[in-house]
Amino acid sequence: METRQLKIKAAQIRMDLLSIIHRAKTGHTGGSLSNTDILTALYYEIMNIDPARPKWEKRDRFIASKGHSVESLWCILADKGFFPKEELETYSQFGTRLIGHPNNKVPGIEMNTGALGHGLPISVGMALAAKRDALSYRVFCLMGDGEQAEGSNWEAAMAGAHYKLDNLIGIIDRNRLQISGSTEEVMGLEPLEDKWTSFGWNVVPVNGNNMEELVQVFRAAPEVAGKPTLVMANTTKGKGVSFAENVPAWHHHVPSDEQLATAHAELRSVIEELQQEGQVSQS
Ligand SMILES: Cc1ncc(C[n+]2csc(CCOP(=O)(O)OP(=O)(O)O)c2C)c(N)n1
Ligand SMILES: [Mg+2]
Repeated sequence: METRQLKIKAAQIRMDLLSIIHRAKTGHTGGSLSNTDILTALYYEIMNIDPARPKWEKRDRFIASKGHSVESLWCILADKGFFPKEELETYSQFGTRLIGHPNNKVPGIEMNTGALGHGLPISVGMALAAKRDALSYRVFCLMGDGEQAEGSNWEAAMAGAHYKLDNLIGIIDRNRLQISGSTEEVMGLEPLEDKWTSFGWNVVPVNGNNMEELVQVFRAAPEVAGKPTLVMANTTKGKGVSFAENVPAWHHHVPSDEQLATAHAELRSVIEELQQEGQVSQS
């Protein structure tokens, strides 16, 4: 998909995720908006996957370690055809499989996540299994920056480097906010890139809301043979919705009717602009 189309897709996913959160009156709005571009790049351009064969042995694996931000993932899996789009209407309703965190009863979900700090350890195991089975799949693990406070990540970081897992790509959604405020106030992380480098990873900083940069970096990984990659994706929490950007309360704030309409209007104008750009470049 060309980059302009990926950007349109990301704006549509943002509209959809706001709709399902609004309908269910629950969700993790800020973190889902923050990681939408990362997931769009992975699912529409980078990962080798087949929605008709979710257990295909050679598929690339995606682990949503920051499992609370599941709404963007549900909308993408539905759009890709892992399950019917109408099922999104059941999100967070009693009896649904589309619960508020990734649930491996849903095709396309590799593991249950939500208790922070478990995605990377499991991803290390999956990447090691690929090496031992001589399979060429890659494992992408998306973590939060607040999630870096979990010690298990650092054990997994050591193991990933020890086993030379260059098929493992860790991504940190570095939006500088966690549930109750700034990461640096709650549990200081800096110098975060140096920490990952010292653990033996090849660290690549990117603007995590820039589609061109994301696609280029994911395509190139691993740049260094024998080293796992850590993509430090510098993002904005609440990205794409002017009044939600960088506001800690939007971690799990639910849009009102009026806020939903405003947010949809903002995103619709982004889509229209990108569509016009396409028409100009074709003429
Ligand atoms: C082990 C564990 N402790 C606490 C929580 C509650 N919790 C849910 S989201 C969150 C903040 C996560 O912040 P961050 O990783 O920065 O995510 P993002 O900013 O991308 O939403 C916390 C503490 C949890 N899910 N798991
Ligand atoms: Mg964060």
